[in-house]
Amino acid sequence: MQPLNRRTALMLGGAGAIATVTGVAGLLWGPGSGFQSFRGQKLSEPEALRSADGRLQVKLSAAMGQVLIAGRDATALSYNGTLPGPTLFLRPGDQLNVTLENRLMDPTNLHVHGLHVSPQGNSDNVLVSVEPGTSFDYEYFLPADHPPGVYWYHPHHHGRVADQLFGGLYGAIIIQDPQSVPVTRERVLVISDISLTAGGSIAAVAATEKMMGREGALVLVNGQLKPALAARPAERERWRIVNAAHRN
Ligand SMILES: [Cu+2]
Repeated sequence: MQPLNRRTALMLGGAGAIATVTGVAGLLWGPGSGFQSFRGQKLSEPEALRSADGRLQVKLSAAMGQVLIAGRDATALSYNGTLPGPTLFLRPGDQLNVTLENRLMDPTNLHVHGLHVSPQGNSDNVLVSVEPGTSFDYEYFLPADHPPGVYWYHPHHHGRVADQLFGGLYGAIIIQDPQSVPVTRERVLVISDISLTAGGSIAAVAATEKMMGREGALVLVNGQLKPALAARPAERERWRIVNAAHRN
């Protein structure tokens, strides 16, 4: 095994410079609040859950709690305690079963963004409301000719989408190619933004931001700030990029 050539290490930037923000909640986590030391850490990827024999059964537990963001313990929303939630790897023709457990204080639900599946019943039905303390069993049937590609999941409960999405509830869905592209490795990169108070909780949102669209002070890749990744010369990578930085 050759050693990694550090000069080929790539720095992954966010969607631009991270602004220092003086928000409604006072001091926010930003470049000046002790974050420098957490930049450039080795890229981590969300847990991978893969279908087998045409089926994937997962449990997603939505909760407010301690979660690692930008290398520090923060208090935010997450699926299964990580930000982003696990990546679901599927193939065309698969059956996906998701038990969504709601451990939040508010109703929620689940939307599988972009998947070509039924919008009714216990499939991708955004009218489903999963009340706090209850769970719901979703069932999705992917057609045999489902387009391969990058999709994602997040809550779609009317009136609560922005708060729950911005708070940390999202994850990637990859529909794999029947004939895959030859690469050295694939990576899943989920880009998102979030604003946290100095104490590490989700910052309050001003009414204007709610109307005009909010933009987080921290731009994250897989929950990290400018993570570093390295590749050897002549290696070929395929990056699966989800933009979960909704402006809503
Ligand atoms: Cu969506």
